[in-house]
Amino acid sequence: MRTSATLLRLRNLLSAIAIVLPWVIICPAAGHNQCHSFGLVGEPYSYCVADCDRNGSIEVSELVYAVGIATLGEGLATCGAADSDLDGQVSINELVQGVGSALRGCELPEPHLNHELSLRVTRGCAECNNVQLRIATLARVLCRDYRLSTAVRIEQPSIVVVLGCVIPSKNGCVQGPDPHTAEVGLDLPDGAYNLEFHSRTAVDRYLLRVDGGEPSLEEVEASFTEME
Ligand SMILES: [Ca+2]
Ligand SMILES: [Ca+2]
Repeated sequence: MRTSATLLRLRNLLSAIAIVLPWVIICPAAGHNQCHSFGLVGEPYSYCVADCDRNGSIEVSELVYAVGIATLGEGLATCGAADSDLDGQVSINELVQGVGSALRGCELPEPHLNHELSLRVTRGCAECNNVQLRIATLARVLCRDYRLSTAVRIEQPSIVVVLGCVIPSKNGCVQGPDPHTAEVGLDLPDGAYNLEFHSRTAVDRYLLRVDGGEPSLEEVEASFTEME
């Protein structure tokens, strides 16, 4: 029984690869995820791209969903992990990254960021994620619209947020001063979660409570983060 289930999963995965493979041929490989020395400005994490429920593995249905977003241009609100470069679209390169993650598995990356951050959790939209987590640098920058790259893994009751590089906006100069920000949508059943933020030098811990109303954070151990 287990063998047949594995074969079925392999067959489905191959079908998804067949959808994406023509794009793989013409698409360059994803860049390395190294931050430059100054300001940690670099490339976004390509961690577990298309892992819609952020559980650290990619199901065929998640790949198919990502292909649907790329094709139809909608549905990103329920699968933010499909947009690794945070430009609001799912590109062919990101689909290739998703297939690569499905084949190779997902290892959490090393944290790069080492900034002081503020945290805010709010209720998400009714049709998609019920928890919206906003991470922002305390420092503000003139004439910038930068984003923070994150890698998120949910292994109930723990949620790990690894902090990556600062990603320059493709929109050019916008009004400032602005903090660098990351918006993470989470679809969580009611309960209490151990929420960890991993920076280059420390790990901060919070208790996140979700009960159908407004989610809440309680500090457990924090050195570089604070609640808004
Ligand atoms: Ca998944
Ligand atoms: Ca994208």
